[in-house]
Amino acid sequence: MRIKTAVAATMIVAAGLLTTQGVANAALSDCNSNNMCMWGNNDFRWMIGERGHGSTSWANLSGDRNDEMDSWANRSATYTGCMAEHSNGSGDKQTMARNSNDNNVAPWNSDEISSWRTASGC
Ligand SMILES: [Ca+2]
Ligand SMILES: [Ca+2]
Repeated sequence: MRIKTAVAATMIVAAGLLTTQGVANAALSDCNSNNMCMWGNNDFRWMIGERGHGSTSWANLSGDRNDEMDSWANRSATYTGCMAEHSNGSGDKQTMARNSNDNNVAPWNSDEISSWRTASGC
């Protein structure tokens, strides 16, 4: 009896891992080619912004999307983006390198982003 219980528990854990991974992959693919995206949670969950690449103008985040970024993706092969701690590109900055993403930014970079642009880097 004990062995059967252990096997069943292992299968439930394995199924949970597969489900979590599937959701994460689907969320990253929500960011379209040539766009840059930010999510409010780790693993590309809860998208809080998506912009086309090549814009040097700062876009500010407001409401419940402000100070929430925990993961991001840059799907541009051409432009480097930038995210900033305060509005209009001021404060601490995080670079979004070309063709890259981060599913879990460092704790000191979490939940602080208030503006971003999709060209010219930081
Ligand atoms: Ca967050
Ligand atoms: Ca902020």
